[in-house]
Amino acid sequence: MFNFFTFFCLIVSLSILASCELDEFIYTRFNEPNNSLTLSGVAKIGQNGYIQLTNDTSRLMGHAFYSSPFHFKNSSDSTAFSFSTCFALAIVPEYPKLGGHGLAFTISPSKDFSTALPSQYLGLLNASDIGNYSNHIFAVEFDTVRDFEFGDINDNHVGVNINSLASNKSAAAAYFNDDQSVKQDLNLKSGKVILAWVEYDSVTRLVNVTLSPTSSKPKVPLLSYHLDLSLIFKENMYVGFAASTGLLASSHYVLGWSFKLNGESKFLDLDSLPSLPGPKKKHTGLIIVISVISVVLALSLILVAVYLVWMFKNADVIEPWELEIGPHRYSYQELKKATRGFKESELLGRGGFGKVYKGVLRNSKAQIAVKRISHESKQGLREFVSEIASIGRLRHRNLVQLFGWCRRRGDLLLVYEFMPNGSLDNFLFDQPKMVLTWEQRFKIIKGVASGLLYLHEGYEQVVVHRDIKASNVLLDGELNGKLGDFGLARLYEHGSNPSTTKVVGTLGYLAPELPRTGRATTKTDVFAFGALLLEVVCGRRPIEHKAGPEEFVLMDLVWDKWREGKIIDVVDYRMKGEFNKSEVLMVLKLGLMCSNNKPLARPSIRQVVRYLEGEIGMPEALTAHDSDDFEGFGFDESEHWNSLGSTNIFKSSSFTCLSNGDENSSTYVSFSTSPLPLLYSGEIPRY
Ligand SMILES: *[C@@H]1O[C@H](CO)[C@@H](O)[C@H](O)[C@H]1NC(C)=O
Ligand SMILES: *[C@@H]1O[C@H](CO)[C@@H](O)[C@H](O)[C@H]1NC(C)=O
Ligand SMILES: *[C@@H]1O[C@H](CO)[C@@H](O)[C@H](O)[C@H]1NC(C)=O
Ligand SMILES: *[C@@H]1O[C@H](CO)[C@@H](O)[C@H](O)[C@H]1NC(C)=O
Ligand SMILES: *[C@@H]1O[C@H](CO)[C@@H](O)[C@H](O)[C@H]1NC(C)=O
Ligand SMILES: *[C@@H]1O[C@H](CO)[C@@H](O)[C@H](O)[C@H]1NC(C)=O
Ligand SMILES: *[C@@H]1O[C@H](CO)[C@@H](O)[C@H](O)[C@H]1NC(C)=O
Ligand SMILES: *[C@@H]1O[C@H](CO)[C@@H](O)[C@H](O)[C@H]1NC(C)=O
Ligand SMILES: *[C@@H]1O[C@H](CO)[C@@H](O)[C@H](O)[C@H]1NC(C)=O
Ligand SMILES: CC(=O)N[C@H]1CO[C@H](CO)[C@@H](O)[C@@H]1O
Repeated sequence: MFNFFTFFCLIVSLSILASCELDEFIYTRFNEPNNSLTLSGVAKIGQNGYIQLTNDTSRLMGHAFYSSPFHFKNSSDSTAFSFSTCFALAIVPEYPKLGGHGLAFTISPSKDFSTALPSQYLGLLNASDIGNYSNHIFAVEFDTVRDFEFGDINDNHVGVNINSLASNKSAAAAYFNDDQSVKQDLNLKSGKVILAWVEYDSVTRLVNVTLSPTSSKPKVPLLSYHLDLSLIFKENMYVGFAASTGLLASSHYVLGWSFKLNGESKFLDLDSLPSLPGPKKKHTGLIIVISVISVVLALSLILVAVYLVWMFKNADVIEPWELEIGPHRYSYQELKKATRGFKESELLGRGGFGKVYKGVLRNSKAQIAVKRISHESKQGLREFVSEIASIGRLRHRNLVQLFGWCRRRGDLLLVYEFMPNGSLDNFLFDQPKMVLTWEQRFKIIKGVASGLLYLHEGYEQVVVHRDIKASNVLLDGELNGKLGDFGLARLYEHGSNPSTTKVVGTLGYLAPELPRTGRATTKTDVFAFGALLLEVVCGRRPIEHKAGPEEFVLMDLVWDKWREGKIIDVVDYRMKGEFNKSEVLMVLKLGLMCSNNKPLARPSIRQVVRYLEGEIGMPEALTAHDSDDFEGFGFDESEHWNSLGSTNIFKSSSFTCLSNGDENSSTYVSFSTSPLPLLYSGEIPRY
């Protein structure tokens, strides 16, 4: 009897407990004191009752999660429960058409995102935990920036992400019109309120994501993805939102939200949700105040007029098309302030295309490098700028990121990520800043190779770098190698008269077929990369002006030593013999393979990466590096070439050598389509 009574009590209390366990909620405004939300980052509740996850300042993140976790798994068989959620979101970008970066509905085992990163990481993950199975994160991203690093399809998409920001499935934002079952495009960053539904069915194991600009839910989801969430979820999970901004920024809002486990979430009516903050209201003041103001105004108008005249004379005029183009356009004043008026003391270096200054942006305190290029011709400017836009879309951890640009009359300013350790040549030649260990060198080589692989194969079109050399490899604070100046050679072409000159590379890194064909290809890049490999191992320039005739050209020297079987002699003595011999041999061999005279005999950059990663073994023998092996190119050696080995020194009448002022390494070689008189200037190796 007693036993039965205790048993009965237990059952009753259990069922009470069970029924108390929360499994749904609905918010049509968030500004109740009992709102049970945990906000972090810059997220806040607006007066009208919406959640503002981020405002439109750069590099912010904001999170809003339901305070208590939900029981997402059946404790007896640990399958994930079905759930459904509906929320209203709005993304209001700082500049029309340019969003940054996005918002994600998130289910996570923790609501602490303090180690996450903003920008492309959406405030969810960081660079080191990305893709890790132990994150247990499920997210549906509303992404307004196209990140090639994560394989994004466009800059206006919805994606299902598991433990990573590379979406398992994504679709361009759209909804199905029920009447016609026609797909209608939807612009996430229009600033308008959009309703989104995320549903999971534990029986069919299907995640559906549906969008709509109105309160009625389309019957056909935008995206359906087969996925067993039991493998991803832990027992207790938090639900909420994360959002971030990057260089470009949007305000991200959530205006209403309903959620239910094992059932359909409640209907949200767009009309009953809080309204977004409107444009700032005008001040209404007393008439006297107004009249005083108007007197002041009249006076200041004169000043403004004077100022405007000055502005028109001096400042950059923004034409409408410039606003439609990709990366951030900085104002000249902003960059002038950041570099302290392009002071000589802020000069980081002189590249092939112009001077590079260090700067600190006033608002974000971000460090930048500003490259100032002078651009004489006004024609072709639009092509010039759209070229910049396409360079700005290239994103890879081994490429120096282009943040933005600015144009001011004849000057073009390019704003890059700042690289604290400068360029690689400072670590290799003459009196290096610091002697790099073999591990550091190998890491740099592998980094540059993967950056180049991205340029050649990872982007929507093949990008030929054209000027790979040690001074274009920049090092970050952890000595990771990043390629700089990509795309600039082509960009420069737009500016110059095509019938005169084209800048194509640097002496010592030029593939032998280049002067002949005048066409840079991925194979000519691989040739230059080969020269770079040898430099990094040997700690010498590809052409050493001071060396004796037999050591003049690094590539020839390495070949000679290879033939003599004394290849290890060429390794940089500064490493004091502390290196992994098999890796060094592999890199030297690879350097020789890449610098083969025949373009077709050179490996592709993908093969190079695979050799470097040890995925495939190196061939034992190397094809001979034969100086006379030049048939098949169909040119008259005696007339055009002198020393056709690996040095490309020519006395043909159709080439011009230009010096950009950096005597030691950056002698640019230009070609013309029409013969020009022999014209050498700057330092050309002498015999
Ligand atoms: C908060 O309190 C109000 C009444 O004070 C109630 O109507 C509402 O449902 C509560 N909200 C939540 C999320 O508990
Ligand atoms: C955005 O939020 C940050 C952090 O709360 C604040 O410092 C900044 O002033 C805000 N920006 C604007 C434009 O409101
Ligand atoms: C949990 O799983 C068991 C066994 O499959 C099932 O009988 C039970 O109904 C499930 N509980 C819930 C709440 O779905
Ligand atoms: C990345 O996040 C994980 C946990 O989410 C944390 O343990 C790690 O320290 C973070 N890494 C960095 C570099 O912040
Ligand atoms: C994943 O994260 C766990 C715990 O943070 C860590 O021990 C593990 O090394 C990580 N795995 C990878 C591949 O990064
Ligand atoms: C897709 O999701 C699974 C986990 O279910 C993950 O392991 C895999 O890496 C994801 N694939 C892509 C392309 O993101
Ligand atoms: C998801 O969409 C599919 C295809 O429209 C539909 O058959 C299924 O019932 C939907 N599942 C949920 C949980 O809404
Ligand atoms: C040298 O490098 C090879 C290939 O990367 C590796 O297998 C080997 O263990 C390394 N040897 C030493 C002594 O580190
Ligand atoms: C060229 O190299 C010499 C040393 O070999 C050095 O003194 C000189 O400053 C370098 N010139 C430039 C422009 O880097
Ligand atoms: C040799 C050198 O300059 N190393 C620097 C690389 O950058 C990091 C971070 O800025 C510095 O701490 C190193 O001193």
